[in-house]
Amino acid sequence: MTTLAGLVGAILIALSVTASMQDSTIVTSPPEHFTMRVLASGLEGPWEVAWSPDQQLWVTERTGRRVIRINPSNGARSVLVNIPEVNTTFTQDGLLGLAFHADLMRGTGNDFVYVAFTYDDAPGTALARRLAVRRYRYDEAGSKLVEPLDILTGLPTDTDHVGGRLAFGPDRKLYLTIGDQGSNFGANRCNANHAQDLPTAADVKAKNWSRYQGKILRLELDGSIPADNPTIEGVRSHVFSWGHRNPLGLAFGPNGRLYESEHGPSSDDEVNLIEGGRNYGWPNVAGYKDDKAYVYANWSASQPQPCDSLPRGGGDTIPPSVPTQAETSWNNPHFTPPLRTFFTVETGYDLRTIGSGTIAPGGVDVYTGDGIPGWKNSLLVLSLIRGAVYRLSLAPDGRSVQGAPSEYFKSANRYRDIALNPDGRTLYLATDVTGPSRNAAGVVTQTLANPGSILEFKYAP
Ligand SMILES: [Ca+2]
Ligand SMILES: [Ca+2]
Ligand SMILES: [Ca+2]
Repeated sequence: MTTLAGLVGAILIALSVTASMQDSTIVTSPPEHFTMRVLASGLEGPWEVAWSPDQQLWVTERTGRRVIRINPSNGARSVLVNIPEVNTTFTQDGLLGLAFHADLMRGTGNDFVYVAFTYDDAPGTALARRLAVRRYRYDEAGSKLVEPLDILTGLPTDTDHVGGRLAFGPDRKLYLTIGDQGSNFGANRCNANHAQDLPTAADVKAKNWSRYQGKILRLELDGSIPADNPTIEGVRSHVFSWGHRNPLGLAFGPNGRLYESEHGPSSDDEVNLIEGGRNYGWPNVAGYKDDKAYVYANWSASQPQPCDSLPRGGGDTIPPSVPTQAETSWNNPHFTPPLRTFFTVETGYDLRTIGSGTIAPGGVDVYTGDGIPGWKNSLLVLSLIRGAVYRLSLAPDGRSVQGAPSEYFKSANRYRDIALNPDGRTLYLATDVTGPSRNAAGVVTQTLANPGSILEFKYAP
């Protein structure tokens, strides 16, 4: 039963959440108009949506464990491949990223498609979570993905911050994001965070990929280590960049520039320009190196009280036994700050009552078309928890963003991934089946408007 006091309280919370939820520099009512239609619904966890060379939408279903094709005109769908060995146990693992070979359906014999997925590497009832990258050949006549070939297996994964986004580079290499496994956070807070740890030469020789947590990898198309990958602290491995938390967006833009989005802790979601041999700071730095509202507290190093003896549910309170380090007292010559955060809050900001300073970014893409005035060379950053897409204008050299982000497509949905129609006027957004978003009033809700869907947004001048 709702009491008057409860109602007033709820309204006050709603007002404070609404008032606080926006980074004040975000443009919330941009002038462009779009029409929306539901192209497909009832999908089992659509995770990657991609525009294919034959003018269709290809979608990975995370929990459905299959790749499907959707006709963008009428929504008709067909299954390209089922992948029963995909292991899916919680809200982040399963069939994840998908990337097309640049020559797909171009008659060169390279009709290859790559997927990333989690699997169980232990026999019987034991569970050994691992991440893999697999190649399929596309049989265009039969409209099926055939001849599976695992090109890299045994990659680390766990019960949080899986990552799993794939991109095919203009350099004809594969790029893969791997999260930090949620180490030092939540239920995994007593696990040491390895986002700053790099593989040794012995690790590489033994094909021990356990230090690939919190990294972006660069792979040859057969899964081997490219000869021109960066040598980092004396070792060349698959590691292209490191110090990442939960990177879920990865896309190439003009001039081969690579953009990425990743989740911050309770502030400082990031959009990064990814370059080889760069260190993106996590867990020593969240967002910019500014000592604002974040300090690296290494729970696994707690002493004399071991981490697992510490009381749970302490919120942001850091017990004295847990060592801490200020951002500005950490120095790494390869540190690279983000292009932009969503968003940075001041120390003392009350995350509990005012609301988290995050958008929880999903996929990203780079709009290079001419169909929507003012949009050319924009980064589109999806939000899981705010039901919005944020557009950031790239500077001409693509090395920075300029002006204020604009917010589009507000709805009570969790936008997981995006595909762009080459007509330059139409976007497709994949939505989660479950999880929190925000309703039209800005209040957190679990009731999603279009769960498990592909939504089409068409520019309507
Ligand atoms: Ca996509
Ligand atoms: Ca960072
Ligand atoms: Ca910071």
